[in-house]
Amino acid sequence: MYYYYMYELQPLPYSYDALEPWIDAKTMETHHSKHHKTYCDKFNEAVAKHPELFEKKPEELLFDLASIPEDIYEVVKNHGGGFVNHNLFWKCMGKNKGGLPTGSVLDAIVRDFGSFELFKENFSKSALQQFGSGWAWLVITNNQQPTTENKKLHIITTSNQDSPLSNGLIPVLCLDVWEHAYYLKYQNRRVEYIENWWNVVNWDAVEELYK
Ligand code: MN3
Repeated sequence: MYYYYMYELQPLPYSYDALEPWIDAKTMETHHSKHHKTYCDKFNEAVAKHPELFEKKPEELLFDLASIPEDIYEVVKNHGGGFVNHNLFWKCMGKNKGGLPTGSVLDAIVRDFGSFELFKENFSKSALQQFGSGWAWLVITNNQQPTTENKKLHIITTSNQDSPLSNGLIPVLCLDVWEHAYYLKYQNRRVEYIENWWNVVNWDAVEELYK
């Protein structure tokens, strides 16, 4: 077995209570140490059946899903997706964040959505309207030789743990709207969860990803 190469669940880049009061510590702990860990474990179990795949980054596997062997395809799509999506989700949030983006990502948002307020409204609406479990995303649509000038931004949603990477899109910001992301604190009030989530968005991280 090539377990040496297994994908690792990283600790959060902040403490479980760092996003209080907007996202509570209990939700963060369960989300990371149970849900995210399960995605990671099942993803590793599947890839271990074709250990040569461990030479690739998880993102590369999702980017080229068509090349994944049939016997592990579904698990890689679902649990590999869950593993990678949550890695990005944690990165896009932080303590004492929120506010307005700056730099090139702000310029691109204004260029592609008209204003930051319009972008925020559209993104929130997409997240709210995603039926059932899934994600809202801010993605770069043209990954073929992107330059600062042509890196066009787009808002999309995906179901379950589907990754935008599998459609050739590069995510720079994401919001988990599975009930496990908010149910303890917000129950059925997804709209309130989404509104409060803007207070923890780490725009510096988004800027880095956009670049
Ligand atoms: Mn989740």
